[in-house]
Amino acid sequence: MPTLTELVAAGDRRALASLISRIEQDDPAVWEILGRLHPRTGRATLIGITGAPGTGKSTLVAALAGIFRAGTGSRPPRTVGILAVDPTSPFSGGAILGDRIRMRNLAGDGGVFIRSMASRGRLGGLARAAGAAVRAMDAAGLETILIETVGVGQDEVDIAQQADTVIVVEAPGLGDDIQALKAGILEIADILVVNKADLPGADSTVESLRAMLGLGEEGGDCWKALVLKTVALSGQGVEEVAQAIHRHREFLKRSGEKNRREQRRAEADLRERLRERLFEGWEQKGSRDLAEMASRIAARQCSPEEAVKILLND
Ligand SMILES: Nc1nc2c(ncn2[C@@H]2O[C@H](COP(=O)(O)OP(=O)(O)OP(=O)(O)O)[C@@H](O)[C@H]2O)c(=O)[nH]1
Ligand SMILES: [Mg+2]
Repeated sequence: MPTLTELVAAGDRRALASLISRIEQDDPAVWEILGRLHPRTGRATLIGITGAPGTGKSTLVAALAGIFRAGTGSRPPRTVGILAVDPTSPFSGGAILGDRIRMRNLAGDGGVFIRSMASRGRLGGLARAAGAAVRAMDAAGLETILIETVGVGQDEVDIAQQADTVIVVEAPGLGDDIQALKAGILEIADILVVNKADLPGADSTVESLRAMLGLGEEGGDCWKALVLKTVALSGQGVEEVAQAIHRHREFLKRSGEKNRREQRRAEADLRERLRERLFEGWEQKGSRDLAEMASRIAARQCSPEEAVKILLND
């Protein structure tokens, strides 16, 4: 009988769903499986979609997925994975149901895999769980992966930064702009979408975003965040977003930024894993050494830098 690893690698959707469930349940065995799948990852285009609640992210994701599935003259049809991450929801209930309705046009298409993920009240770890789910989807051969995060906060920034292309969705109205600014989310945007352009105020939102970002043109090794207008409900402007994603992907490859981003991601991930492992070690040894060293640092008897050296050489 084939193993779960083999089934996922072969693109088996039920195996993929079960692996993601085990990631959500914090099953430690998944890391072994993901480790074995690692050589198969790195092939998918990862697109992060984030922004304030209710701006139309899921509607946009569904519209984009339809466009990617169909392909165009210059872009071949692609299989699509959708991961909706909701750090604010204690259960994977309501939001998912809503998304399912929004994405029902995609249901029944074997080339689309949709999955939701909620924090279930666990402390932290959601960004990593989302990253692991994306790795699993990548290994399963899904070619374009859309990662939707709801809300505005550090979790969203962390999750979005795991993507190659980050889209921040805004809706007309100043409130959303300020929220996004607060979370530092505009800074990570490669493409800004002002959705609900059928509502009043869309143009002034576009203007204020462009003013905030400053004018500039893309080219060579430099990418200037684009501001685009959509009506995701009707599909208006969504093809332009798909084209912008395509151009950004070309830019990433051309400029070497793709490798740099991947390197950065791998490094941040490695750091976190190492940090965790070291602390596991400390916990087993007891925190006595740590507390003692901390009091010495506070008393200026040694520096934090020296303390780390001493503790690690111990
Ligand atoms: N007028 C208008 N409404 C839209 C548009 N796009 C989406 N909506 C509506 O806005 C509401 C929220 O849409 P969603 O796609 O669920 O938004 P979301 O950002 O995914 O929401 P959360 O995941 O809950 O943060 C729904 O009622 C949509 O039908 C649009 O272009 N124009
Ligand atoms: Mg949504």
